[in-house]
Formats: sequence, C-alpha cells, structure tokens
Amino acid sequence: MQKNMSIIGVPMDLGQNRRGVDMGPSAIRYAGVTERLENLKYNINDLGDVPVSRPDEKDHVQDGNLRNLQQVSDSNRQLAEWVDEQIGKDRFPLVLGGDHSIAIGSLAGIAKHYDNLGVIWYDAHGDLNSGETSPSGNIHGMPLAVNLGIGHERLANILDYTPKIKPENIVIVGARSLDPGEKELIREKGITVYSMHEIDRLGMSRVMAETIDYLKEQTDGVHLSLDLDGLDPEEAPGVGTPVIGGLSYRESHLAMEMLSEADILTSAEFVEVNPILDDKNKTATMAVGLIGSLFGEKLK
Ligand code: HAR
Ligand code: MN
Ligand code: MN
Ligand code: MN
Repeated sequence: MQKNMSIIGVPMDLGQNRRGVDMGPSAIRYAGVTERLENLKYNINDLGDVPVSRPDEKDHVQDGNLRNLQQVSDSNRQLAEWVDEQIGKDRFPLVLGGDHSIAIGSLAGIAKHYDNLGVIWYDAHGDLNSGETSPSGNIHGMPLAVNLGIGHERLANILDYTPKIKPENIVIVGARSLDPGEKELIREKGITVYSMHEIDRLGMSRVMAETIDYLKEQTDGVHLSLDLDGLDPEEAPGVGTPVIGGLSYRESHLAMEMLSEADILTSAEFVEVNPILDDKNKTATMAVGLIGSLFGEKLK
C-alpha cells in the first residue's frame, strides 16, 4: 500500500434532503482518523474540505428530477481536480463525505489514471438511478450510474470524459434496497451484486475472497466506495437513509482486513456519516475503526 496519503473532506449534503451529512468529514476527523493512520506509519496530508455551497445560500433549483444539479456538479468538478492532482503526485486519496453524490467527483479524478478501474460499492443501495428512474430526485442515489455514463451530462462528463468505469469491473456488496430501474440496469449490464441474501448464504469471508480474486484478475486498480448505511442501522445509526437487515460491524471489519491483506486498493472513500442522526459519534467512530483495519491494523 502506498504510504503517502491525502485526506480530502467533502461536506456535501446537496445530493439528498436531510441536513447534517455535511458534518460527516468533521465527525470522522474528530473520531481520530489522522492519528489512527499516522500510528500505522502513513504520511498524512489533510487537504481540508472541497468547497460546497450551503443549501440555503444560493437558489438551489431543481433541474428536472435532479435536486441541486448545478451545485452538486460544481463541487464534484473541484473534487475531481483535487483527487486527480493527488494521484498525479503519487499519493493515495482518502475521501471523506458527505453524501454519496461525491463518488461522481472522486471517480472522475481517479478513473483517468486507470484503463480498467475496479470499484467495490459497499452499500445498502445500488445508487444506480438516473433522473428518469429516481423515486426521490436525490443525486446521492445516482453516482454509480453516472460513472457508467448514464445520467445528466453535467454529472457524467466531469473532467470531459465518460464513462468512468465499466460495468464488469463493479462489485456491489451489502445491497438490500434496489429500485425497479436499478434492478433492470443490473440485469442489463450484468453487474455483480452480493446482496444481503448472498452474504447470509455464503458468509462475508467467501464473498470478499471471490470479490478480491475477481478484481485482482480483471482490473489495474481498485476503488472502495463505502457507504456507512451498508452497515446495520442498529449498529451505525448516523446515516440519512437507514435500511434494516444490514451488515454487522464484525462482517465489515473482516471485509476491510481481507482487503488490507490482499493489498489491491488504490483509493477509498467513506460517505454518508450524519452526526446529527448519530449516537455520540458512534458511526464516525466505526468509520475510523474500519479505516484502521483497511490500512493494516492487526491484532497480532
Ligand atoms: N434508491 C433511493 C433513491 O434513489 C435511495 C438512495 C439512498 N441513497 C443513499 N445512497 N444513501 O446509497 O432515492
Ligand atoms: Mn450510497
Ligand atoms: Mn480509465
Ligand atoms: Mn446507501
């Protein structure tokens, strides 16, 4: 694993309609992410936060079914530039959200550097909607589709290229809430999904072993996009769109340890921590625990 790492915060709450997720980067920093990584001998440069406008600051108009399109697009373009620059300097980008719409910018900045980027989408949701299929108009339910080149041009064409990733290089882990249009896209594109059903049947150990073997073979870099709502809301309550029946902290911990051991990751992001809805910063603390395991903490 690359030991030079840059932390980028994205206080984005415009991809959905609950306040509070903009404080996610602060909550994760407060839970000690930098110290945790420095103890593992990483050289950390925390670049601070990408500018994001406040929902009550400018006219945030809805464009068709896309809430706050212009502002979400503007911040993601900046995020893409920041991430691109860090990879250019040979530094591992660790992006802290913010709602999941920020995966549009992070992948735009990352995928430029790879011919065959793999993506692990650890999430209760597929985030495969477009303006046409979204039941909510919330862009945080669309980033994976946008990265496949499906969606509004102002989102899909950030940094002037599209698509960012190929459907066969995606593995979704933890899905349990998929809209009809998302299911159709998964079928049409043949996207690999380990839903809660497969995780219950096979166990996380086998699911991650298969995921790692597959991506190792198929890709030249792997991005982890971890939405904290992939975890069960009883354990990780500080998220805006909780779905019962999720992954445990232990399962998630194991997944991170297996990724660490496989040493395949080239970038990562942790999103959707909402401290207003949390219980004493528990969810941000879990995010930091998972980051610790992902980057090499061991019990012995
Ligand atoms: N699928 C629903 C929608 O598109 C809910 C999306 C919830 N999104 C996230 N991201 N938290 O995973 O509105
Ligand atoms: Mn998500
Ligand atoms: Mn590429
Ligand atoms: Mn989600």
